Amino acid sequence: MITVFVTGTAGSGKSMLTKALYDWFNERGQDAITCNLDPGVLSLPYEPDVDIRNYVDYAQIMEEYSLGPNGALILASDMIATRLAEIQEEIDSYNSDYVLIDTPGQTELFAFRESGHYIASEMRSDSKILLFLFDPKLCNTPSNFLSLTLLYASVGLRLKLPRIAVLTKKDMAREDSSKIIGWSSEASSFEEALSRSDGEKSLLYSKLFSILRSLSYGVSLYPVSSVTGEGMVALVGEITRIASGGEELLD
Ligand SMILES: Nc1nc2c(ncn2[C@@H]2O[C@H](COP(=O)(O)OP(=O)(O)O)[C@@H](O)[C@H]2O)c(=O)[nH]1
Ligand SMILES: [Mg+2]
Repeated sequence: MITVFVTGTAGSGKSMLTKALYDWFNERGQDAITCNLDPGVLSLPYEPDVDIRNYVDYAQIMEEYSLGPNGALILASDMIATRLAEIQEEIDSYNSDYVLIDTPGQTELFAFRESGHYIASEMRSDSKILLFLFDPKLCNTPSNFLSLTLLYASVGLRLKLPRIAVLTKKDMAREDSSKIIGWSSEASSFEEALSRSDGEKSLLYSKLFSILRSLSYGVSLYPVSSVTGEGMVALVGEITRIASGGEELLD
């Protein structure tokens, strides 16, 4: 069993990619299931096989604890950890090759709280892989790309799983996608764009970027479209390569 945690900023395409991966595997005769870990989500582009909303009632938490939407989301996300044994049992009952885990809209609820770390480290699986999604709209300038890469590095440091950086929505951001892929794969292209746009900050940014690269963050970015299926072959290839032991955990 290979478990894939799909993380990224709100709106980066986690739920859509979860669905796209699910369809991709099932269309090719491989078993995959989806698991929604977002207690507050109202609608999803797929029908989750395992759904945290059956375990944790977000609306009831708001009422019972007199909390606003954010406080209730935090408490609900923490409560997920207390139900892990049951969730695990439900996941295991499918005996599936791939378990695709869609994480809460606000990435910090999963990545930066102890409960998320607990779930990522304690969930049983032969292999666990972290996907972090880069939304092209949030990283189409050199400094924004750097700040999202820093977030990716923080999430990687918190969750301590082998990881893949994914650039989403290729179909709707073709020019931005190729520019961003250029920055991620060639340091000189990033430095050049930086020197054109960020004036006196460029030395700091360039140093930060080179540190991140040396720690293997932001080097290979997999561009995909969950709508057209572009890039899925390469992404799934990387997932299976890592799962078969092709990648050591680098931190
Ligand atoms: N065109 C296009 N839109 C996408 C793609 N992935 C996500 N979206 C859209 O981006 C928005 C946010 O996607 P969603 O999967 O809900 O993001 P999440 O908050 O990270 O789960 C939705 O309107 C999606 O339809 C993609 O590959 N192509
Ligand atoms: Mg979502």
